[in-house]
Amino acid sequence: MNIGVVCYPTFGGSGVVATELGIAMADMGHKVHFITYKRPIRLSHFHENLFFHEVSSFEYPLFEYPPYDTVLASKLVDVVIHEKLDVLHVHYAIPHANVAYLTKKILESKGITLPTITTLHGTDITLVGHDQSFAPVVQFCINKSDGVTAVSNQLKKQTLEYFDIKKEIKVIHNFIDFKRFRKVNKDHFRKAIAPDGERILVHTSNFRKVKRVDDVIHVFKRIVDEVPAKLLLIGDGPERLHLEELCRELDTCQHTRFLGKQDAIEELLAIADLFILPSETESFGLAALEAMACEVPVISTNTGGLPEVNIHGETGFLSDIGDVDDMAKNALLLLKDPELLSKFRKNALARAQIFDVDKVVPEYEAYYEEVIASVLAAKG
Ligand code: GMT
Repeated sequence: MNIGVVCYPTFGGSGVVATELGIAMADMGHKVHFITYKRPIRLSHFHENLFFHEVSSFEYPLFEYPPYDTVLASKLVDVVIHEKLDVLHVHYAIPHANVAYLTKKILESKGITLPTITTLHGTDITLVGHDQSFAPVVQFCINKSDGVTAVSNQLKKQTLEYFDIKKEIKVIHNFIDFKRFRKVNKDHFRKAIAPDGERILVHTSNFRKVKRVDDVIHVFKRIVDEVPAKLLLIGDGPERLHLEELCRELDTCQHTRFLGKQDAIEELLAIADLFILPSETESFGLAALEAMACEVPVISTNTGGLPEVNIHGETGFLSDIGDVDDMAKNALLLLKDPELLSKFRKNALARAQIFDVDKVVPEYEAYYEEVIASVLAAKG
């Protein structure tokens, strides 16, 4: 197949999933074309089946907000025609589902059929998508996509609650590549970060309010008051300054390291004892899955799709949003009992294996084929 992929190329989870999926499809022999404004972060190596088409912005004094949707659609029309794409897969509905629909209609006027698939990732439905500023367009364009997938059962349920959706939504969970995410020996890192054998807790995110990174620090404060521990905060974003202040206020700075954005997250997960993810909303929680693949149990909230990934009392623990006392209690239970921690580590790995890239990606491949066949059959 010749596959077109549209995504946000930055550090967000949807861009990561889109890129990893594209790479896996290319490994399976398909030709995959990424069409976006920047080379996706994880698309760093040459691959004979991978192509990147940059969408450049068009500056003009009249445009206070450069019309990205329009330049993206124009680029897509060009790529679909010249690269003879069989299917266009867009990740994150806003604005990609509407751009896909516009592209499809332009091509239809030229006698070209373009099957389109939209993958819903989370905030395109929850925090942002169902806000009135976007909702009518999101609903219309989901209904106009030839195929729609969601990354968890809970996200599918929320989509059906918030919108009037006529289309069948297929759930295809996020996935993990064990060639990259696995526990490796990084004892020299561990010694550098925790020289006196302290426990290591890790959180990774884009430090937006929805991630509730404050809660990570509050949980850590309760932990470090009872057991020697270090906290690694990986990532960056709008909350960073405020979080640094909170560390000073709670007097946890000497045990906390802000590591900024990191590419080799797996090397840091390799030395972690626990992963903390106290999000307000999380459609799946790819970061939790990455930790589990590296044998790190997860202390998380019970929001969104997290219970589909992290199993309470088995691979980690789930708490209500904001219940930092409960999260700290659960973390301490594991940190104070090496045998239990080791059992949870094994369980976390076993659970992560359900989401192995080699099991999940063929589901996307089969779905592409199904959608293409049904669009072509409808055309007659
Ligand atoms: O909102 C974000 O944190 C980024 C967002 C994205 O689309 O880039 O992440 C969402 O998609 C990920 C991949 O499918 C999921 O693993 C995340 O849970 C989800 N984030 C939220 O729902 C908050």
